[in-house]
Amino acid sequence: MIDKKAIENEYQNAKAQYSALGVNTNEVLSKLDKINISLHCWQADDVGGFETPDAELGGGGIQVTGNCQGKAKTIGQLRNDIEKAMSLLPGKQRLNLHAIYGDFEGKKIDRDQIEVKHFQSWIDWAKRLGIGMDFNPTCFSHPYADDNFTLSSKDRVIRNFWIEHVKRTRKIAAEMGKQLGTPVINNIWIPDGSKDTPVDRNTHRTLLKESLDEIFSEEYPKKYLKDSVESKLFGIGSESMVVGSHEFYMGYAVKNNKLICLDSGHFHPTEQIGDKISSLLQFVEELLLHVSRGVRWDSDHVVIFNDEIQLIAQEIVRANVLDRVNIGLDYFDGSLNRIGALVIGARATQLAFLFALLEPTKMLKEFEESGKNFERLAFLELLKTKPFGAVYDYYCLINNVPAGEDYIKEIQKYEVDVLSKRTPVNNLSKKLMEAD
Ligand code: RNT
Ligand code: ZN
Repeated sequence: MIDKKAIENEYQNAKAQYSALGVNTNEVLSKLDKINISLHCWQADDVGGFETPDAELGGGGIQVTGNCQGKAKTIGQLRNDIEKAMSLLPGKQRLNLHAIYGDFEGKKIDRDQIEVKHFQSWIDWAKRLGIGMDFNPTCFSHPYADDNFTLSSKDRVIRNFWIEHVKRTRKIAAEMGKQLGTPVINNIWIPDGSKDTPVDRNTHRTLLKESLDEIFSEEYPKKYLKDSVESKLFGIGSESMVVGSHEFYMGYAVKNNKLICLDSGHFHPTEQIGDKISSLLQFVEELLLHVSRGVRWDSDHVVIFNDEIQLIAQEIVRANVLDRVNIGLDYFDGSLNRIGALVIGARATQLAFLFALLEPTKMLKEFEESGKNFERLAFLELLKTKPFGAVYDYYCLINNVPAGEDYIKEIQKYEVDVLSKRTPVNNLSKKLMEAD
């Protein structure tokens, strides 16, 4: 156990160091406390959901690898896992739910049939925890998504099916927001695209625009529901063309006043979404971020405290737009303790915001405006070795959550006590079961 007194002493030392730069750490912590990260439920079960007992992510250009024990297979397990993760995070979070995670009670409810009642137990759960929620239509892992076109499909039956699904998610999300007293962001991401060079990109994009227009034709109060659209550069099986490209959704969102969702794994590897924030906010009211970590061709690794997340947080803090940028996580890795992965990513994101809030931005701006480029760079470098970790530990301490490495032990204990006792279902044992 890390000693409480030691954390307090380290904090006093850090406080003095930041104060010498004109930064008040107490004020910083109260700002940090207002940042509610939306935790993505799908890291806990590899984007499986509860439509069938052993539902698995299928297609859509996204993939989970890894067979770590203890994947959540029931709503009860998933809720326990998320609550465990939240108990290891200082501050308040939100829960980001996909439509396939409804409380279907073992019944086969197709996507064009979902209703508020299938999500009422989630709303009640969120009420009990005093947290907000976010929502997403699930336009993948379904036979109607098998040919990789949903809202932009040339097949009217398929298109209408997905239009109905997304309309229903908006209705459900609006009701969630109403009951919870905080707006729910309903984020639309579709897998539509093609593996090889298509001849007709245009019709798919026209169809997608038409589908979205129809979906959004129903208005809901902004205090309940906020609509957001998420672009992508490419996915597995949509390498040559993605219908919902960045340009497509940027145009759509600006014209129709929707939120733009920027997923940090959905751009060219050297492109940083941090740079896009102050551009897009000139033209839309709010953004949603899917904080992720791209590695080569894959966009969904566990978020770590790297340059990319630092730039995202710095840009938001420096532009003073914390109230216009909604922060959610989006990755899925089944190769390590899934709840541990959720906590690592959430903590890394909080740390990045803390780091950004601890910056003496005013002073750096003055250097910049007076051409003191050496001083600007020198201080930016110095800040990297200031004791921001001690401030984070103290933030954990005052929130009664484990500080420093203590959370690792908690995850290890949870693995032994809970996760290891769940029946393992992996691809191999499933195949063997099917063969029986
Ligand atoms: C996929 C998108 C999308 C999904 C989730 C599960 O590339 O990032 O946000 O990850 O909806
Ligand atoms: Zn995403």
